[in-house]
Amino acid sequence: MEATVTADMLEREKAFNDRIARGEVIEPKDWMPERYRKQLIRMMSQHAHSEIVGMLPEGNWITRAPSLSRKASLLAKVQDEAGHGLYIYSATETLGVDRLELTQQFLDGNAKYSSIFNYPTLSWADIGAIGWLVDGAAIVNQTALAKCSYGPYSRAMLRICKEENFHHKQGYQILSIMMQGTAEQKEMAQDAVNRFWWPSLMMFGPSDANSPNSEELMRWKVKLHSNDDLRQRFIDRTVPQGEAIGLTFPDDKLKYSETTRSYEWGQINWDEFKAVVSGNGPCNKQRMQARKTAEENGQWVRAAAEAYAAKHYN
Ligand code: FAQ
Repeated sequence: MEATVTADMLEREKAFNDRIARGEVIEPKDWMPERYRKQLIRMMSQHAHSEIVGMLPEGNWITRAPSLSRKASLLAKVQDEAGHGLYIYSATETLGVDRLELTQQFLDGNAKYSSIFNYPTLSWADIGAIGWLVDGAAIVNQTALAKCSYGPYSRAMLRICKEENFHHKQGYQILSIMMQGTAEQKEMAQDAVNRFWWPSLMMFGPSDANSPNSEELMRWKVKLHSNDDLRQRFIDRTVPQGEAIGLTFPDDKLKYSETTRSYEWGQINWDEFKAVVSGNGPCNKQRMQARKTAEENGQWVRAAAEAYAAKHYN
């Protein structure tokens, strides 16, 4: 009996791998290996948590944006990030996991979120740097994910990338206007880039040699490119954009190579990356506390919604 089950499972797994090899898209009701499901839940829920925590650094500037139109566009951007979190939680739920359970894992400190959102936003220029660099990095990563093997995730990425493109342009425009301003404004823009450049490169994850999940995720075409390849792609498209508006990058090894038609660059501080990912970055505690407080403050709303639903829909 056991042998039959194993043979059957091997057969299914082979059929699944063949589908992946043919470039077919896997849908929620299709058979999938448990490990594929688990990996997707891990990665997609971390992505959703990142979008939600990602509202905090920018939310910090809504009341201090320099004009009404800047305030309105920042507010819309932050709302977009909330929407992205919700799409991705919904897409994750198609894998048979409940959103409340995922939120609880996050609040208990058992699920990660992107390291980038543990850095503070100290000036208005940081809002420009986040749009240009952080959304720019997210677009490079997510454009690849829009072609991933899991249907609900790839479709969520398509829509999200369209919105991230607006954010990217908005951020770049903020910095380019500051770079045409006073010496003080230029200095502010440069300082923001100096602080956000390396953390943006860390968003792509550890180097390929130290990325335990990559092999499996690439085999299943969840990831179509390695962490290092996407990081390089981001550098190659971002450096000329920065130079075009007079910005420099805090990396004295950064240099264009005519041979590779690509930029050579320095070393990421992996000790810093590890510290931030393990909860010891500049704002980790503050971010977790903000999410816990929001959860507690929203408790009565959820209870009221449940009571209303029980009264009217049961
Ligand atoms: N921060 O084996 P790998 C955004 C963890 S959304 C924290 O290489 P994998 C929009 C990783 O989880 C930004 N942890 O992992 C926005 C794993 O830990 P685990 C979020 C990180 O999955 C813009 C361990 O290290 N985007 O920006 C990080 O193959 C502006 C080993 O790493 C996504 O989540 C990190 N940077 O590759 C919002 C995209 N890197 O779980 C507001 C989807 C790695 O084994 C404002 N995710 N780790 O304990 C991915 O593409 C992948 O999951 C990677 C990591 C590339 C992030």
